[in-house]
Amino acid sequence: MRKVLVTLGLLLLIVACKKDDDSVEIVPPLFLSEVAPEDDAEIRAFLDSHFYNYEEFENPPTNFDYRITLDTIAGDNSDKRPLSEFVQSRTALVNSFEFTLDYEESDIEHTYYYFTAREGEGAKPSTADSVFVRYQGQLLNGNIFDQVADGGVWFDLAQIQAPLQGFRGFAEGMQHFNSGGIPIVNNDGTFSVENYGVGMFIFPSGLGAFNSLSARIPQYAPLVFQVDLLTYNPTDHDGDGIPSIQEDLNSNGYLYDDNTDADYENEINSNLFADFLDTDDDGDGYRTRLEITFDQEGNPVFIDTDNDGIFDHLDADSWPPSAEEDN
Ligand SMILES: [Ca+2]
Ligand SMILES: [Ca+2]
Ligand SMILES: [Ca+2]
Ligand SMILES: [Ca+2]
Repeated sequence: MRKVLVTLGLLLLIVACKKDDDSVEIVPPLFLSEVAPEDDAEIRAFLDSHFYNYEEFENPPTNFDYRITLDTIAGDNSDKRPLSEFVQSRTALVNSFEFTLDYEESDIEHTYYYFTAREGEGAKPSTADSVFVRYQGQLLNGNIFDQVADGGVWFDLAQIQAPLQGFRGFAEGMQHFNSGGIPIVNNDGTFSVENYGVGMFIFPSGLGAFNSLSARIPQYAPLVFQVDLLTYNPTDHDGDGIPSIQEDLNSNGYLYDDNTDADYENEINSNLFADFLDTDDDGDGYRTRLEITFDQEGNPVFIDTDNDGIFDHLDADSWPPSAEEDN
């Protein structure tokens, strides 16, 4: 998928259709609010007409590989229970700034679906963590566009949900699965994980690549991912001592809409740094790390020196004496 991500970033984001006379017609991007319900209808039809090998997961045959296989409900399989009986759904709000679009739309509801085929024995990652996974990505028509079937690969879920990166739904989906047991390092340096989580999620194109052009993913394509979640690491991207997920101030799992000092950054014509990428969240010149303390386990403890209900590291006119000394 890394390769796909890069490709998406580099390709032209304008759709050009070749007409008979060889002139090129520019097709404007569709509206998020228009595509979301269409995608949802397609996804629901898929969930009603397909099943997975739930019987194998319920009564694992000898040497079962715990891989999900999908098939259509037809013929010999007419009596199978559809995916729609297994999935749960969640809604995420999507904004046009997440894509290269020439119009503005905000908080457009997008529904995604997920189910757990095997419960992992470990904890669940957040949408800000780094996960070690095997996965397969496919379109609703069954075409596989990317996979890592053996070993595993690390993904930074915060990076994957970045605007223009095209796979926010991957981070949304992963947070619902449990990881496996404590990794055991083998003699050859690889490691193995027992009892990892296995699941699947399906999301609309607004949580995927939307109108971006890529060789393997058509525009406006809902995506299906099956994943083995082996293990994960909590991540502090800016090294300010606050785990990135704790810098998701509005607790929506999306990290790019929390920017405490956006006004200040705009004023000084700086790039915009969301809090989880900003070492001075409130832009007051005192680094966040100096405006917080830590408990014995190393967890951040927030301070409110002027008692106005806003913690010092998010309060541009307040900082503890210790920060002043260090600045
Ligand atoms: Ca957020
Ligand atoms: Ca900032
Ligand atoms: Ca920060
Ligand atoms: Ca500060």
